[in-house]
Amino acid sequence: MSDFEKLKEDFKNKLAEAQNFKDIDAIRAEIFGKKGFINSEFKKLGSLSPEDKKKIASKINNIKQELSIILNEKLVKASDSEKDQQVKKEKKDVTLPEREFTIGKIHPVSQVIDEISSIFSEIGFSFEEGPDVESEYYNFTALNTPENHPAKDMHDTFYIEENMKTLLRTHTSPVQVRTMLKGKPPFKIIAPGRTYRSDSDQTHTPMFHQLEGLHIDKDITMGHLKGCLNHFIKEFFEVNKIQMRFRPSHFPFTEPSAEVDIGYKIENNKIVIGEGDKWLEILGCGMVHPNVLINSKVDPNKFQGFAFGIGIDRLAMLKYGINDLRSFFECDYRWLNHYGFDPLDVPTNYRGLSK
Ligand code: 2NL
Repeated sequence: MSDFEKLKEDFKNKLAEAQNFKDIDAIRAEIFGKKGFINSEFKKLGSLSPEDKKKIASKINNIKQELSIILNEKLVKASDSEKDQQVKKEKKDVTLPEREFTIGKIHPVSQVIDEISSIFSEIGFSFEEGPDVESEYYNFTALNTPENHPAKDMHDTFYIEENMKTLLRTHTSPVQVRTMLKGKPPFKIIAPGRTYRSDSDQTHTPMFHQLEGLHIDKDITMGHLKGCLNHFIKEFFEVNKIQMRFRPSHFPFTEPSAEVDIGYKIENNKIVIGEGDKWLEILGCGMVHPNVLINSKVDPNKFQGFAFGIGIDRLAMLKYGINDLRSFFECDYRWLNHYGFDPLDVPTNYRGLSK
């Protein structure tokens, strides 16, 4: 067996003499490398008796620890002194051109969420967020969705677990339920965010953005819903007048339910929102179903209100003339440079939503 003490002293001396990173690293390999001192000593243990094996192994481990502490100290010192030398050697060249200054762009979806938030905050709505990964209860059951509803199908919803109890939210309605359960009415909130459905073609992406609104108080009617949506659409499209129609529809979470169309026309190959002989479906809405209120611990005999849901991506496409939905999520900087917004130009109702 080797004379460990002597070998250890040899390495210590070598390390003390080493001047730079390269030398220290060579010694490191000699001690700790694959074929280095420590490994080869461990290999020799195989031929020893169990008692000797234990004794020598412990010795080797002690030496390993001692040498590794010295080695680390030495490496830190060498690194510091090499950096010091480099700083002393290098001079600042004040004639160099400055580094190019680039500032990012705001994605149209973020811009539109900011614009919508600004409009609704002006009329007393607050902003709520919730998790993208939801339980089946908050996403469907609490929202009065029957067990056999097609939206619950595996082909439409991304389930996280085999037992279909955890999923990627298919709308932001669960945020509204969570908010109602957390507080006491009245509620006046919007919930924008990412939503997911198993759908992919030219007009559908598996991840998209939705905005939901909810207003619950003692005497809220469909009249308030119409007024609120009319105000929102005018502000959002920055027009003074808008043609709007409510078509009867069905959602499990509202009764009655409606879909809203707005008038538009095409002029010089461009869409003009607000008037015209064509109708464009833009959102779904209704009066919150009493079962949803009960599930959200709100007394339907005292409170009622409206809710609506809008696709944010489609709003962004309509307002900013973007015709391919999929380009939203391709992360192409050239696209973002073209369609993106100035981060310093925050949308407000006073200064103008879009510039
Ligand atoms: C759509 C339009 C809608 C709601 C969402 C909602 C939320 C609660 C209660 C009742 Cl907490 N309703 N949200 C209402 C109507 C329509 O979304 O096209 N959805 C598929």
